[in-house]
Amino acid sequence: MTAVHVITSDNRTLYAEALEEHHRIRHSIFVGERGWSDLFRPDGRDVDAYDDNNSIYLLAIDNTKIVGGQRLYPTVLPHMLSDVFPFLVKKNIPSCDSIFEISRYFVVKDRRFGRTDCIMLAGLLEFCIDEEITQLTAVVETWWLPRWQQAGFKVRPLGLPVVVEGQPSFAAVIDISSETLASVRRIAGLRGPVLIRQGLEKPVLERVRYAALS
Ligand code: A1S
Repeated sequence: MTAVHVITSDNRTLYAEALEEHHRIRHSIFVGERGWSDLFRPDGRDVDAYDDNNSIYLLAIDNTKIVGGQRLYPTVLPHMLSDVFPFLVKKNIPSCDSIFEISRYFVVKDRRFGRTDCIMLAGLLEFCIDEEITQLTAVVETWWLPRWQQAGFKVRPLGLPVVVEGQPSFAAVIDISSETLASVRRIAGLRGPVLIRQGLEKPVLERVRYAALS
């Protein structure tokens, strides 16, 4: 059974091997498959400026196999949208302690038939609702819009699409709601929670928020 594990700097030691593997999978997917050559590193690990103690990883793990991943980062700190893609935002970049940026979303190739993706989305929504994260921002290619809409997400573009790395891309803000969680659970046939917080007190974000603001 696939579950979505929450990994922060507080329980990272429990997941040292899984995190290492996830960096390698990210490299093979984003550099190898997607061709994002700026991310190439000779050590075969995708690690960028936002892989630090403030990042939160939600890894989908089936037994011990990593089948998907996603990363959240506080928007009260400099983040990808503010540092690299501010030109995608027409007015203000949404930024407060209840808004996080999502990036590096992937499902491994042999699990790309819908269910793992839905489990990842359900885990993401469960985490955000538990932690009182109200919105997510993201920089995505335009094909994400119909995907999100089909899953029941409320999404608002922050500006017009621009071609980035050869693909029309835009910045978006996504509302988090229990209605969307119910929709994703319905689509995936999930009856209950998929999130696992091993070695973490609930909520986990107090420390991240404190670190971000200090
Ligand atoms: C940033 C994103 C986050 C911050 C949110 O019939 P198909 O195959 O055409 O159906 C596809 C397409 O409609 C669409 N799709 C997927 N990849 C696409 C691409 N590169 N260009 C255009 N359309 C694309 O989704 C349908 C289903 O895709 P899938 O791969 O068969 O299955 P699944 O399980 O829904 O997985 C989707 C994802 C995107 C997770 C998976 O393809 C993946 O991990 N891709 C590599 C990583 C990636 O590109 N991540 C997004 C950028 S991060």
